[in-house]
Amino acid sequence: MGTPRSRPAGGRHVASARTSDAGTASRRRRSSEPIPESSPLFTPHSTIAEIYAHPLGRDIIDRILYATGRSPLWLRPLLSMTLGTFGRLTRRVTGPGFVEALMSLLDSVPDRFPDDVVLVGGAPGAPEPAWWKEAVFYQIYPRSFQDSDGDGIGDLRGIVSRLDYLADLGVDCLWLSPIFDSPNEDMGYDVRDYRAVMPEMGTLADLDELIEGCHQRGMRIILDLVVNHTSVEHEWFQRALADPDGPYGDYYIMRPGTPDVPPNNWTSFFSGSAWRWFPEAERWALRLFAPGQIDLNWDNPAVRTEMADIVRWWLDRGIDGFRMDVTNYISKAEGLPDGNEFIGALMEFTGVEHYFYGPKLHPYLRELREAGFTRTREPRSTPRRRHDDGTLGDPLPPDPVGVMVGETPGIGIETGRLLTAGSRKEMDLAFVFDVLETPGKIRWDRYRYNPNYLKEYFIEYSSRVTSDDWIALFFDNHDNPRMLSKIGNGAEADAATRTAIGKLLATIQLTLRGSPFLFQGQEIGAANQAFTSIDDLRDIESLNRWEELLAAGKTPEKAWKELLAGTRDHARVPMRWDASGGFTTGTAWIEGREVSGGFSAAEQAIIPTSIFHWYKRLIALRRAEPTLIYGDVAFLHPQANDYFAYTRGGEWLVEMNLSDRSRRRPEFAGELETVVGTRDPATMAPYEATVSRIAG
Ligand code: ISL
Repeated sequence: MGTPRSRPAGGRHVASARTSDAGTASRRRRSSEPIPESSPLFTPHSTIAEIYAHPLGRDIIDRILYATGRSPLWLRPLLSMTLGTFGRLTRRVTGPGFVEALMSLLDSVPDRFPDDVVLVGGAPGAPEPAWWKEAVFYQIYPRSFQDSDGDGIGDLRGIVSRLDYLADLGVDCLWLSPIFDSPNEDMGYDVRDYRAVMPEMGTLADLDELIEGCHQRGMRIILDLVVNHTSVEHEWFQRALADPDGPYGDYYIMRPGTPDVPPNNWTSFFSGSAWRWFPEAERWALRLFAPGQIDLNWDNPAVRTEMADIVRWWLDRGIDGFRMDVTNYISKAEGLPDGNEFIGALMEFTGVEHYFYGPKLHPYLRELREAGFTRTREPRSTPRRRHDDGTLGDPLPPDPVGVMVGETPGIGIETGRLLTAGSRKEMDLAFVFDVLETPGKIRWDRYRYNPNYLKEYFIEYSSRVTSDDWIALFFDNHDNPRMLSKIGNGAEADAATRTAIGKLLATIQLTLRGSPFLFQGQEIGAANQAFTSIDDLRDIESLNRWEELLAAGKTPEKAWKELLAGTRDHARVPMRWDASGGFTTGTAWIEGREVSGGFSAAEQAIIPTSIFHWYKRLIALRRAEPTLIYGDVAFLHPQANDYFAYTRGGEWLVEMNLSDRSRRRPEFAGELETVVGTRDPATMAPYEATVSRIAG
């Protein structure tokens, strides 16, 4: 049950969105009416519309709609209903406590947009320039990028050897998935030492050379910081086990008890209970991910100081910032209460509502920005300035603050804005994951991703951000199958279709407003793998899920179908440098099972119409034309099925055919000069994309 709480001084105004009917309805009811001081936040008398007007409330409702595949229209008749009535009517489905859980969650989040940035609806205005808004990021999965010593594992020297390839592609900032010392239960996301490189990937000296190599070429480099948990083998945890009542015991979320009853009902993302019993310490330890990944206790100031020190140490060494792993999970609800079973079933994991947007998340991030990311010392090196003509100048002055990119599963648009709005001085960018599947689908479903959802998604997203916000644009990463294959759903076996979809995705990522994050291989049209059995897979999530599905009585055929649809290993196979591989001279730690001709880096480089050249061209164009970075976005024909078009700053027209068939091209009133792609005035080819300059 919600507790009464004071409003922030001055009350607040209700945010609303331009494109959503539900949002419009809530705006009509309450728009500019300030909410009186010290009125209770949420009670059973609150309406659904009031919940929807709260940033987190809106994200939660949108997430429920997304998870169940419902349109916001479905919400309309419910807006005036009170929570009490809603709770009574849905109790048979939701079970007890759902509405109460919702109220107490919202009560714990007093954050609002300050009145001056509350206007939601694509407010025009010039965004504050920043290098990371202009940059094209490129994610490297080091284990699978380039092996230099024949042990089958990608390494830092391998990356160094490919820096010219990356500079030639034109990317501005590399992001390396974990390279810190780790037992690799979860491929480096289980850190044993935050200040050492894992031996199979090289040494600190190699890393220094890589940093220098990036900076010399005018590129920046960020690393992956796993902030939510450490490996069970980290010295802190070893000390915690040896003396659970000592200072390190409080570094982690540990609870006394008996081996048969875990402290609560939370479940792990990698199967089973989220708690692990350590008999030697007679303690339970929270581990939201693998058994060897133990959650840190961010409520302990010593932990926060350690993290800030680590960040500073790397920034001094020349690192330009961090992508922070599951950053939004760092603050857990006080008392670690049981998760609501209905929410657990809906979200696939029980307990998430108690940490995906925890009570102290914002202050902890602000503190980390201040104490860790804000530079107080000169770094060893900085990137050289890149001139428009491609030549390189002197080293740039150090960035005052290293870039903070949050990996934020479960975060929606509004909470994402709260975490990254420029004026709030928390993170710079956050990944909102709802782009990855179409509504009602999860990663383990086999289905064709209808790209019309991309259009719907970006129109909605763009309508909700202001000039104070900036978004991360991504389709692929190391945790997901390839978007190209989700859309192709098998049709990408045809090389022309594969090329067209690859170019379509590149065009969206490189011409919409936001920072593009490319994942290795996108630029050469990497697709999903034809894995044949569980023996082909390496990822702990897949291996655990396989066991879990079989134990639950699924046939091996059905279990395999799921794994093949969703395994993270699709994206983790070696980069295809040439027709015969080129990743290693030894045996790769995981074999790629997708070897169709024409889609290795060497082959792509010699085909002028390849996906690679398309990326190169668009990256260069984006750099040369700041309007493609900062210009306003106006969507054309938003209702037209299969046609996705927008202008940037009134100077550029981007048009795409989202279907696998040719279609008529809607008329455009104006002279065009097409600079990327070929534009027939009447017809669009399947999945065709073009970028044209609007003359005059
Ligand atoms: O794959 C998922 C679990 O079903 C995702 O939800 C993923 O775990 C989530 O996005 C968090 O990912 C990050 O942290 C994990 C790590 O395994 C992922 O590789 C990493 O990107 C734990 O550190």
